[in-house]
Parts: sequence; structure tokens; C-alpha cells
Amino acid sequence: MEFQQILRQFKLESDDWQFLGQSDLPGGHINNTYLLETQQGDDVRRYVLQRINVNVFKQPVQLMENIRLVTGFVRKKLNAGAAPGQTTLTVYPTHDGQDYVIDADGGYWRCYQYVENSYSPQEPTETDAYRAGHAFGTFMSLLDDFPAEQLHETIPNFHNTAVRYEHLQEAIANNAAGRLGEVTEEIAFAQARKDDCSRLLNLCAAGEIPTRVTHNDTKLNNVLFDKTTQQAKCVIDLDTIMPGLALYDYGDALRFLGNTAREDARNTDEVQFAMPLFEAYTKGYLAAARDALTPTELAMLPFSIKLMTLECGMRFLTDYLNGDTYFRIHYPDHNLVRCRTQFKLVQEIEARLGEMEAFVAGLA
Ligand code: GN1
Ligand code: MG
Repeated sequence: MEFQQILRQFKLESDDWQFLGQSDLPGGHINNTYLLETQQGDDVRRYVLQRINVNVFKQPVQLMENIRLVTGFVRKKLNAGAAPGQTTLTVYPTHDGQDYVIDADGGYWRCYQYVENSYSPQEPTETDAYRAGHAFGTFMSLLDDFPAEQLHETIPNFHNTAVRYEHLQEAIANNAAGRLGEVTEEIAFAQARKDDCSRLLNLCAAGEIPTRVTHNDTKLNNVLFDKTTQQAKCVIDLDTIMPGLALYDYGDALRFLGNTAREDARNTDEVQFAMPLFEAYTKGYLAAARDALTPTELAMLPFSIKLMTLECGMRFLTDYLNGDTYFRIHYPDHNLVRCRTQFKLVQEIEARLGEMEAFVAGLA
């Protein structure tokens, strides 16, 4: 189906618009994202149209319900002045009141307002890191009293690292793509860290870490910054909002931000852990979220970075063994390259864990 025809089915600001054009919005590993431009009277209005990957998100209707509930809840608080300068995503309904359009091939499409005058920092500074930490900390605080039981768990066990470890063991046993011989070292690397995989889960089961409403995909490019003020203004990519641990969001953010190289750098010598960005992000995050966190959560902040990095590496490795059925790849060993950067980063984090723990203890 044509993009225009899909957009026609959404209830936009006006029905009287002309299509100006479309382009890809690259970056994500899962959904397909497009920017559509329209002329409405004197205004140019832009929309983000996304095809939801239903191989990954098997319950697109529930997923959209989560996003509608969460954005509605956050918007109310923002309108009441909760976090000046922040905004949230705007989901457009269709003319018949749904949050999505189903195309002739059964594809699910949704439409967001494009966040104008925004960018995502490509080479983040310490100021950017502080602001991103503050934005994700604020996001968590805003959702502190959200009724979690209303949320669907759209991908069960999403950050259950012990389950991720089991999925890796299954992928090894199946050897579906016949690649087992290439990844002996990576498998040994993960297996040597098996006990780490259940540490946070055990603390959660013991009641030392609470379950909260979490974002679950806190990469830096999921915070948009304002071009005029350079402040972080909108947390985006709300697909994985589910009950989870605050430590997943904190750890995953630094997995991404703390890496001095790209997530798919082939030369792992480039992969180091950026302590100044860690320090800045942590300060910003704690400025917004410290009061909500328990002592155990605070103590486990540095470990969570290691855990989320290990988990992400295991997920790339699992997908490589399975024959690349989950993450979008751009060349044959892309998932293996991604796995290797993550595992190199785990080593870098392990070497600095004590230093990081001392830093957090000094702030708390
Ligand atoms: C995927 O599509 P994207 O880039 O927002 C993945 C995250 C991973 C990330 C690694 C639903 O996110 O969990 O951390 O890639 N999302 C899903 O870059 O699996
Ligand atoms: Mg995502």
C-alpha cells in the first residue's frame, strides 16, 4: 500500500492536505520508520509512520494500548507542569478510532507526530549525557504512580537475563545456521558469566529491588534533544514499556552511551568505556531519580551496566546462531560483529567496576 493511502486513514489536524514527500528514518533494528511531509494550508506538517515488526511484537494491538495509556498519563503530568521543557509522543487515532492501520498484507502501521526542531546527539558530550540521564530519570519518576497492572507484557521476559542465557543455550544446541564453530570463544565468554545473569532477578525475588514501569530500550537515540536549547525534551520509542527494573533502564543507557565505539564497530580496539560520560549520566539520572531508588538499586547501578551489556551481546550471539531471524542486519556477520563489541565492552566495564562503585557511593 502507498504511504499516502495509509496516512489518509489517520485523523490528522486536517483532512485537507497534500502529500509533499517521504524519506526513511533509519536507525532502529526492528521496525521500519518513515518521515512523511504534508502541506496543510500554510503549514508544512510532518508525521512519523512506522510499520510495527510483528515477528518481534506479536501483540501489536496491546503494544499500542500500552503506548496510548503511558503517553496519556505522562501528558497529563506534563500539562500540569511536572517537567518543564519536556514533551511526549503524540499518537494519531484513525478515523474509526483505532491506534493503527492494517494494510492489505496484514502489516500494522501507526502514526506519530514528528517532534520538530529536534535531534539526537551523534557524538554526545558530558552535558548531553547529564541531560539524557536526567530525562530518563524523570521519565521513570513520572511513571512512578502509573498503575502497572494496566500494562500488557508485550514481550515476556524481555530483560530476564537468565532466560536470555537459556535462549543462547538452545541456539547452541540447535545450531540452526551451522555457525557454531565460529563462535567458540564467544560462547565460553558468556558461559563464564552465567551466575551474573540471575543476580538482579534474585535480588528482585528477595524483595530488595522493586518492579516498576520501565522503558526497556534506553539508547541515547531514544531521547530527542531540542535544537534551540540543546535540552533533552522527549523520550521516544515506547514499544517496550512494560513492568521491569529501573536498573535495566539505567544499565542499558550506559551500555550504549558508555561505548566509545559504534555498536557494530568491527575493530574492537575502538571499544572502551567512557568514564566521563558514565559520571555525567549518573549525576543527571540521580538528580531526577535518587529519591525513588532503594539502597540496593543504588548499589547495583554499576553492575547493571555490565549485565545489560552482557545480555545484549548474548542476544546478538543467539540471533547469529539462529540465522539472523530477529535483528535487522546489513551484512552476513553483522550480529557477530555486534556481539563482539558488546563482549569487549563487558571486559572494559569489569575492569572499572570498582571505580564506578566508588563514584556512585560518593554521590549517594
Ligand atoms: C533493538 O530497534 P531498536 O534499535 O530500538 C532492541 C533492543 C536492543 C537494541 C540494540 C524490541 O532496539 O532491545 O537493545 O536493538 N529492541 C527490541 O541496539 O528487541
Ligand atoms: Mg526499540
